Amino acid sequence: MRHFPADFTWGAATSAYQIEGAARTGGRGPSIWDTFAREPGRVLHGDTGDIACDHYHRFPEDVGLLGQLGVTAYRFSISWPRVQPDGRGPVNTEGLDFYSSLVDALLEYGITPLVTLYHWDLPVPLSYDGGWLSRNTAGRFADYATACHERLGDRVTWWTTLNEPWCSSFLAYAAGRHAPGRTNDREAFVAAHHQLLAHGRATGALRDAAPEAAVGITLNFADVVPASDDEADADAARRVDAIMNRMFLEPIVTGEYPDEVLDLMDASGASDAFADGDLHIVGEPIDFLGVNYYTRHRVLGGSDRQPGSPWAGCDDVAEEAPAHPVTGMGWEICPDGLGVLLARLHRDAPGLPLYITENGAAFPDYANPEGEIRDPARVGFLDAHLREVHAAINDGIDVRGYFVWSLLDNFEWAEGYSQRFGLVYVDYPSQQRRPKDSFWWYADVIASGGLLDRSV
Ligand code: IFM
Repeated sequence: MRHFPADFTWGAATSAYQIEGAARTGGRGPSIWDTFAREPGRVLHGDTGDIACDHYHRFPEDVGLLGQLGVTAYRFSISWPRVQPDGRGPVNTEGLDFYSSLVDALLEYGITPLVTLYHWDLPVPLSYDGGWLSRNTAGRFADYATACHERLGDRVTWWTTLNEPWCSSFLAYAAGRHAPGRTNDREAFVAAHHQLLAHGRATGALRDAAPEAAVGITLNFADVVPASDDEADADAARRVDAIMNRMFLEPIVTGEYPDEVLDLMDASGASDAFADGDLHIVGEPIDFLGVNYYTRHRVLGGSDRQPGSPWAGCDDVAEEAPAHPVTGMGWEICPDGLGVLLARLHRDAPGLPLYITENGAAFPDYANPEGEIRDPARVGFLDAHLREVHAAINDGIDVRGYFVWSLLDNFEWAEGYSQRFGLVYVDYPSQQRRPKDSFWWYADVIASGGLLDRSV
């Protein structure tokens, strides 16, 4: 048996737009994902988050599932437009009531809430002022964080500011694949800088309001490797690694952007977005780092950038087709990349406790005639990644917890409902929830505190 430390945090994660639905209920305002999803061709099949998993109405059942699973923590996000429909000014009490009830329900099961303040659903009124292209959005975000703390801070002491700012800047502003669907490299760097600023301002605001709270950020990292030994590929991998992995971590940990990032920002004309003192704010100390890991990228230099590529400033870089096996998203399954990443973070972010805030896989699950959802590929995926976490802990790396993405099948952004990441299968028309085999497997792992030597 491979035992994890007794105080290891076992969790599952979701986000507001992906599960809540109730898009026009309880005073919630529109988010940029509501409008983006309505633009023709943006989301597969024209799916939207209007109903999603109807978690807004069914949260007691979903918290019951978390209780059955036996997790010790649950990571969810707060919808900014549910709390502040205009993105500024008065709060919508009914919106905060919802999160307050959710927190109470979790605590009744002894489940610790880990709250993400921003998982990509910016209030539409802020987009009229430029959205993340406006510095003002960073200040608005700190006000919103303060409002969330004022209502929930008596019970929530664990916060992450942003989820995966790389996605909400590079996928959203360079690749055009996420809201607001822009394809402008300069804007991607500006949006990223303003999101980092928002993180720093919100961290400072939460610190002032709750010195005892644990505040961090969730970043997505990928294992970026050159497709060959060729020097052009190695150079391409260095630049992609800089914007995927280093651009967000280093200013937070060291208060500086890496030179490779500064060069790419300069070349794209984004440097004028900086003001003196910005990096000091971004570098506000955090208490832990949330790590999301899914796959690796093999990159080729000396190639034409592919349409929809998020790699701003890297016009001579393409991605090699993934090696097999892949998940339903077409992402290469590469568990050892997680081990490599954890060792790297241990080196580059010394002293910062690490939590895997997302790891998981989509596969084409279905209910068989007996009503069971057999998902051995997901069990294999989770098992292999957890083994990497276990090995990292044994090597002295301070990994304190692991959250599966996701508790429920849900709205997978531009892929709509076509990709199922859940431990729980959601039959969308009936909203019936059915635990998959992986749910029971994970429940066993949690109950036994570790992995069987040959659990797959
Ligand atoms: O569904 C997303 C989530 O919103 C952010 N991290 C990656 C997941 C899978 O793509």
